[in-house]
Amino acid sequence: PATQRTLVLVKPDGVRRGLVGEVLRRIEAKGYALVALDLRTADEALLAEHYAEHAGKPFVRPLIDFMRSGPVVAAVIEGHRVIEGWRSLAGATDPTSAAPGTIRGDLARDWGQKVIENIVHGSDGEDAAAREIALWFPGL
Ligand code: YYY
Ligand code: MG
Repeated sequence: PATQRTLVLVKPDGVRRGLVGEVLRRIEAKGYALVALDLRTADEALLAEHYAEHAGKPFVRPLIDFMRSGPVVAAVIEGHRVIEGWRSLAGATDPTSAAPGTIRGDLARDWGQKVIENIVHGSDGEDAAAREIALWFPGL
């Protein structure tokens, strides 16, 4: 298969907690290549597009508010099967059940809030990866 690219976000909780280096360390240790990297605070329009698949779900408002609450680190990484591989490194959405050894399993927990804070984002398939990379890094 062709080399893939996927979008990585270190969410505001990860940046606030000083976990940017830890996340990038795991990506580099795994062997994926960084092709773009940027610290920014996302706005409402970008996040509404980014989470368009979740429009109308009860958690989308708190999710967007959380994602706007501070800077995120956005990155594009590359490698064979990197979409699946990065989701595997990230772990399951719910940090309580995410496997130990994963970013979410090792470094996140449930705080009983309206939105799950789970440190990282990864595109969930080829179509999403292409859409999200174009959204966060137009022209890449
Ligand atoms: O792709 P992934 O991030 O693992 O989960 P999604 O189902 O795409 O949801 C996006 C984001 O929304 C998730 O990382 C946490 C949050 N969320 C939530 O707060 N409550 C839910 N019931 C589902 C998702
Ligand atoms: Mg998702």
